[in-house]
Amino acid sequence: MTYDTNNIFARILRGEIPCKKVYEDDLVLAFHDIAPHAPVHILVIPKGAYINQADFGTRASADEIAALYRAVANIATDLGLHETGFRTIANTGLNGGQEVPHFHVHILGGGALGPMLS
Ligand code: DGP
Repeated sequence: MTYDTNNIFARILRGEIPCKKVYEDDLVLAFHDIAPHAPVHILVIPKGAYINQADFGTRASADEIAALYRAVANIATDLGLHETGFRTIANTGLNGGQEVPHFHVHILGGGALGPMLS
């Protein structure tokens, strides 16, 4: 499987499509999901071209991996989610329900989320 350079998140990274940014550094961008499934729904993405979590975990550098998961933790802290609790999800592939083929971690919070598998 090859990375689709025209997927929607690649286009957001190139500035071709706007997003509601919550965080950015050299390796990571985070923004609000366009169709939120919770009162707070953030997407955290690496700037590198990785298709999914398996691709990211296999090919990304230690710096890229650290930057992504530090960003997840810091964003959750900044939004006050650590106090109330939150959920992270990384859908992978067809059976995982992944729509956008650029690796991303969903942060969901801001209210009771219910059971995970329902
Ligand atoms: P997934 O199903 O895990 O691939 O999640 C993709 C998410 O991306 C989905 O929750 C909706 C969101 N999304 C799709 N297109 C856009 C967009 O153009 N902008 C933003 N901010 N989010 C988008």
